[in-house]
Amino acid sequence: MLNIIQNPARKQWETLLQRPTALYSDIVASVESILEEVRENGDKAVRKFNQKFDNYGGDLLVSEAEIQKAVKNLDKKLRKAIEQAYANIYKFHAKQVEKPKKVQTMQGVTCWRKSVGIEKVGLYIPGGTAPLFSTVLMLGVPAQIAGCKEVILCTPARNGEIHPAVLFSAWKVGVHKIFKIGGVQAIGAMAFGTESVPKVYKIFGPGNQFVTVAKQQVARDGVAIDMPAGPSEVMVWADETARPAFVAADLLSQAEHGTDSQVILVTHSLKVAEKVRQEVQKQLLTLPRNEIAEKALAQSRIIVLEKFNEALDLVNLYAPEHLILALKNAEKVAEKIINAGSVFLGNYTPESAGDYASGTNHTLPTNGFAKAYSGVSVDSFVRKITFQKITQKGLQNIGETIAIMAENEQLEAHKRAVTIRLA
Ligand code: HSO
Ligand code: ZN
Repeated sequence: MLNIIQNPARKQWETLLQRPTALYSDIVASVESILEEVRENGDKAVRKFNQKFDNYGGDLLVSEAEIQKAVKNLDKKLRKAIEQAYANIYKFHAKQVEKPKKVQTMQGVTCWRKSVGIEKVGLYIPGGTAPLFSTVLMLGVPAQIAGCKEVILCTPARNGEIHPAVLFSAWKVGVHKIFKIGGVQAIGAMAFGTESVPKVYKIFGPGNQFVTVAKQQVARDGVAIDMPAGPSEVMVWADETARPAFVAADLLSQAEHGTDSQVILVTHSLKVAEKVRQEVQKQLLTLPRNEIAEKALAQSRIIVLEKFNEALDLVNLYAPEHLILALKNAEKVAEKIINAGSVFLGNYTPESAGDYASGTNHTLPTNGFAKAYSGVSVDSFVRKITFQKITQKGLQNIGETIAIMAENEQLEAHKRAVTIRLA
């Protein structure tokens, strides 16, 4: 159960905030051997591993008829919900598109930068205990907005079945091809290409430890990946204006993701800490996934820090994937947050809103990577190409600067490329 730690000294913080570490080293060899087989034998190897892990040895490409059937038969309420989420996510992400701005740095010297969608991208959607069709939206919408020419999606099909909401969402975001391929073989197929699966330039999406290691391996071969992945986490910072039942619900919503999830409550008040802990206990009893949540709670904690600035430092040190500010002056405090994936302000902003439907992306940096990485956005699906045009007059203006710099780097040919034009 959730431990309460009171006023820990700064030198204890790092240890207190340690994430549950997965041991990847023992699975590297088996991941590598699957990847090698897929690289060598393409579809044949993919089918073999599909059969082995998902009990499915059939066609890899999902047919148009199968997609249309899912679109037609999807529960009406769920369809409406997905459409609402899609609209909000689209609206938020569409504003991330940057138009090229021409900048004249000197007279006759014009530079600009243009975003160009990555031509071929691959999305991986895990099967497992929860069918993450929301992730199809979170990856597919920015890909669609970025104008990626070929967007493919791989997802495991246990016994040949894919959840209809995954198919519907993929159709909605305009995925070009959907494949019934799971796990390491999916990552390999998208990284190397097979007879049926096109090779892509960048792979996105969450997955278990095997998928995570597979993505790291193919990244070494030059395929880009979205970000280093780790178990999901939430930190809630609460004061006495927070509602203990709400805070507990938020902590549990993250804890139910996986046994390796981590949830942390920070508060200045021992009373708040105790109330939240009680609520967590109570709500846990009626949760269908309470076994998973309970394991996650075992590596989670409540930290009481009386001084505001200490709490702030601790939050920024942890760099949570999700941060909920259940604080009276949440907006003011939010301005002081420098390390976090996504921040949720006030008592009526559950993390679930961002997980599904408010508009922000839920693919976020975990494991402290929020110190240096951003979550997925339209930017993740584009490259930014720079352009410049210099007129003859412009080169006269800037030529001397270039020539002197080149001379001092002892790169004579660089200097001549300018002087030959000015002569
Ligand atoms: N909290 C997860 C995203 C998710 N939640 C998907 C529900 N479905 C990681 O940010
Ligand atoms: Zn979630």
